[in-house]
Amino acid sequence: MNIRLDAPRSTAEYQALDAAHHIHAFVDQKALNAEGPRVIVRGEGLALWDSDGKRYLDGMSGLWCTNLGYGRKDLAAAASHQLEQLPYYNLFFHTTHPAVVELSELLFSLLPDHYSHAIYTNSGSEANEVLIRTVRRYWQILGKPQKKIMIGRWNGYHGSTLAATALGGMKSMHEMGGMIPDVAHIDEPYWFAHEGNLSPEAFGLRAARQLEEKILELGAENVAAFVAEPFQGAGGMIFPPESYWPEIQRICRQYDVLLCADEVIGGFGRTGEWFAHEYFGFEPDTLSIAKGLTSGYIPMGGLILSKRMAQVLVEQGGVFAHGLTYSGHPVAAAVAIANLKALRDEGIVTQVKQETGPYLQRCLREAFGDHPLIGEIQGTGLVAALQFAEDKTSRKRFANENEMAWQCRTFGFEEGLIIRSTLGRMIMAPALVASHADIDELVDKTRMAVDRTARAYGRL
Ligand code: PXG
Repeated sequence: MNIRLDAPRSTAEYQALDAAHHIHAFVDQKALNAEGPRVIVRGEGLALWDSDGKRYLDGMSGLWCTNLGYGRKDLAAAASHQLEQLPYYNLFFHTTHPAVVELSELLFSLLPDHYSHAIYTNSGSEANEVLIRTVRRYWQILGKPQKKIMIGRWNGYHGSTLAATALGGMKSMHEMGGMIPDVAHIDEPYWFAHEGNLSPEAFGLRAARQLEEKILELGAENVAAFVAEPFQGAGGMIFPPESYWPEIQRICRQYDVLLCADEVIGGFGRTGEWFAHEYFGFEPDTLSIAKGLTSGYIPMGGLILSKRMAQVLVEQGGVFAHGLTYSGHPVAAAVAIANLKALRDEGIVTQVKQETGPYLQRCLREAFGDHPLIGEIQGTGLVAALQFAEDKTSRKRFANENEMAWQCRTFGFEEGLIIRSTLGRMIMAPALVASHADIDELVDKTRMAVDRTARAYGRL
């Protein structure tokens, strides 16, 4: 029996068929059809190969998700075994199965003691859809149904489904229409982009206090929750000043507003802690998870609830009118278990915290600390951003920073490196299994791409 795809085709053939039938994500499809997409055919560790045999170092873990890198046989074996044992069963109609039970046991052994229950989904967007429904249900049960406004942040990203788009703060996405009611936004804590003279700490407090102002404007009795990524991923890998999260937590507690962390990118070891909120030192009421939960080998996400919220939903809530056909899918759960065991038992998260994370951060600061194009280097663990700036001291940004960053990304691809650009920032998040040699290659190739950009724009 042939269990493989058809025999390999030429790049041109793949591109022609793709153009004929497929609408891609976040792209002008007509322009992409003219250019032809890269066809990625294989991965091993941090390396990817395209259909022309060119090798790339993947500096982005796919889309922030392949925390264990490519080619893990244990994850493939876990999926294969579960497919043979029980490929599907649902969790409706008073039923459960061993894979989802064991996943929950393992997950809550890794999470702080503050959390007790999960609602499983297939993606991060769905996790945030469920978040909105769950938070509103929570306040209904407590006799406060008017508490339903969700506050998110401009330039935050929470997914591409309807309510997740509304909750996020990507204006181009909002402009496509279909916004939902009872959602509000405050500014992002992006110190480098602020035009005044505040220190990072003072700016962080000011950014957090916008939440207080917004709650007072809307009426605390109407506000259900504040939702944010501990550090913004898709928005440019923006780390808030240290003063930010403690102040946000104070405000949420003072006004009885739930604090919801979107850990879809930050979770599962990226910062060197299991979850990014642990790195920033705050205690959210909910965590949205996906991506690194399965290292992206198979789709799975979820919403984690604090004991306090779960207690209300379980003990006082009656029927919770929500469910997805594939919630807690047994194959996804089996892969998640294998993934989490590897992250834990191979000491990968600890290694990011103690060794490879500090090494990447040190190398980036050595390579770019005095670079004429770079104004700021942010990051911790195995996530980092380089901010382009015309003048580092005054934080003056290039008028065409977006175009420069895109050019830098293109040079990166030419050098065999996958790195991402967002506005004027180059961002990277390599697999957590990155070795010193992988990190050296990542930094060297990034340096080549940034130098080529500096030369192209007459800055070197
Ligand atoms: N929350 C966060 C914080 C995310 O980063 C989602 C939710 C949605 O997850 P799903 O699984 O529904 O895609 C994400 C997704 C980028 C990029 O350009 C980032 C994401 C998705 C697509 C592109 O950095 N993150």
